Amino acid sequence: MNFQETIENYRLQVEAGIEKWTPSEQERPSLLHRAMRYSLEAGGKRIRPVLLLAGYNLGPSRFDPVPAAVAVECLHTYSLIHDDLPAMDDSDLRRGRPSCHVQFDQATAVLAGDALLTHAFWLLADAYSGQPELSVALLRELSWAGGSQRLIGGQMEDIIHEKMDCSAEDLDYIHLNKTAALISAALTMGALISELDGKNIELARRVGQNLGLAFQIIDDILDATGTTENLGKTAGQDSVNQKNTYVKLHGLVDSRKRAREVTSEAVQDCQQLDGDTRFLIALIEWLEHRIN
Ligand code: GRG
Repeated sequence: MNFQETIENYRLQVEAGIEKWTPSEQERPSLLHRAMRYSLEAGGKRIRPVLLLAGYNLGPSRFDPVPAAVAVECLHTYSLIHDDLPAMDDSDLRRGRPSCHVQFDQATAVLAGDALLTHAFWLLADAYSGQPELSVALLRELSWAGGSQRLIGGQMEDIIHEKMDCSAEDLDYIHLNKTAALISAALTMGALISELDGKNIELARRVGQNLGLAFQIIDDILDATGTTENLGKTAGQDSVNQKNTYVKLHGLVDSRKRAREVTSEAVQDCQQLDGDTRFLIALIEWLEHRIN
């Protein structure tokens, strides 16, 4: 297994899937589709769809995982577009480009986010309509992860805690829901499509949870230590926005220690999964040392 070749191959599958499975700007309303694709095609690491493909490749694999990978990236991109709006983080730069509301306008950005979210569910319903049980399982997984008790709930508590004390427990709630829920859902969806058994699906979910928590801790560290050029978004925004982060609550040294602990828990669980886990383990370890 060559890590760089494998991740590149997965990313190419995702890019081709985005091209195939999202409306083109030739479709009316052109402005809306242009804005959706502007944010989707701006790149990004594609971690969530890559994780879905990695989870899928653990098992015997009968079905096409690419539409589900695109659905996860659509939902993720919607959350970034809305997160950047002036009413939320008010960020002008995303994925190395002007944010959606800066490039277009706020109304178009709100609608592009809404449309990407809705499109994610349409894709899971449509592309897997020949396998209704799988389709429903994927819809259940993604809608739960994106809902008020997971991603949106985490974002809500993040905003609420900007103005009040935040305990370590509150911060873990925020990180586990705002970030880890979708990362975990992506890996779990891959395992569902490859028809792994219940034990493996629950293990995949746990791997994703710990990986997602590590991912957000590293994100907090990078915001405090990285450069705008490397990050493709404005560095130091968390402290400007008085965000509660691991670095603010625990300091850099303990944050790095915690990221190491949860990364190694994820790797240990991964070793219990059936199938060839070499790429997944390499990906988890690579994410701990990323620079963007
Ligand atoms: C419902 C109005 C409304 C808004 C929702 C839920 C939400 C807004 C925002 C939360 C999403 C968010 C910004 C979570 C933080 C997770 C995170 C680290 C995002 C960046 O992910 P990367 O680094 O980004 O994978 P790329 O660009 O590489 O895909």
